[in-house]
Amino acid sequence: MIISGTDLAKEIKNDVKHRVEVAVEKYGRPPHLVVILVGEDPASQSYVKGKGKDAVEVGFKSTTITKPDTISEEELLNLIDDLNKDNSIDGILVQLPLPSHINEDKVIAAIDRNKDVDGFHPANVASLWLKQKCVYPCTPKGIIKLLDKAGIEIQGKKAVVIGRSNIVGLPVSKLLLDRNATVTIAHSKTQNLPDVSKEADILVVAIGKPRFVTADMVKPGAAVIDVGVNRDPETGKLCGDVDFENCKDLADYITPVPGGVGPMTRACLMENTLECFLNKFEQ
Ligand code: L34
Repeated sequence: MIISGTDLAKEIKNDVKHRVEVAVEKYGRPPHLVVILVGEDPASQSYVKGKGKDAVEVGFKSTTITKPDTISEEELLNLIDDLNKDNSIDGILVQLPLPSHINEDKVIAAIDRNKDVDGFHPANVASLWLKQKCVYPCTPKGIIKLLDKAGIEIQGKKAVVIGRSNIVGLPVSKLLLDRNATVTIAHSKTQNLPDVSKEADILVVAIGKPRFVTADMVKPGAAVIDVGVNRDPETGKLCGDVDFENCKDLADYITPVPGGVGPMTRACLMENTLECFLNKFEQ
C-alpha cells in the first residue's frame, strides 16, 4: 500500500483552515508566517514557494523575504531581530541550507523560540529530548502522522532510521522512541547496513542519496518511509532515497517521492504556525 502524504496533508490543512477561521473571529487577525530565503537555490525556492502557497491556502498572512546570498551574517541576524520584535508576526522560518559564510547554528538560535515554527531552536530541541512541551519539528511530526494514518502500530516495533541529521534523523528517532518503538540509528558509516535495515518493521530513510535503499535492504512486510528529496542524476527528476519500484512489492507500506513526506512537512508547518499563534493569545 502506498501511503499518500498529499492526501493526509490536505486533511491536515483543511483542519488548520477551519481552526484559523475560528481564531480570526476570536482574535481579530490570522496567524502571520514569515519565511526567509537566502540565495537562489532552485530546490529551496521550490520548497519555500510550497510553504507560501500552503500558508495562503489555510488562511494565514504569508510573507516571503528573499535575500541575495551575499547578505552578511550580521544583516541576517538584524533582520531576524526585527521580526522577533514585531508583534504581528507569529512564525519565523529561515530556509536551510544557508551560504557557507553564515553560521546556521547562530541564525537558528537567534529566532525567538516562541516563533520557532521549525522546532529547530536549541531550547526547543532540549524540550523535545526532555519530553517537555515543545514544537515538534515538521518532518518528524509528519512521519509519525503518516504512520498513524496508515494504522501502522509503532509500540513494540523495531524501527531503523538511516540518517542522523538534526532536522530529521535524530528527532524522528526520538519521536519513535517516545511511542515505544525500539530504535536503531544507522548512517553512512554503519557496517553491514542491509543486515541492520532488514531488521526494521519501520524503516525511515533520510540520508540524501538517490535510490540508496534497494530491495535487499528491506524486510518483507515493512513500512518504508522515504524522506529523501533528490534530483535523479540521469533524468533530473525528483526521486527519493528509496528505490521505489524495486521496494514497493516487498514493503507492506511505502511513501512515494514526490507526494509523501514533503507535503506532510509543509502541512505540519501550518499546524506549528497556528500553535505558536494560539500560544501567544492563550497563555
Ligand atoms: N528551515 N529548512 C528549514 N525548514 C525545513 O523544514 C526545511 N526543509 C528541508 C530543507 N530545508 C529546510 C524543508 O522544508 C526539506 N524541506 C522540504 C519541504 C517540502 C518539500 C520538500 C522538502 C516538498 O514539498 N516536496 C514535494 C515536492 C516539491 C518539488 O516538486 O520540488 C514532494 O512531494 O515531496
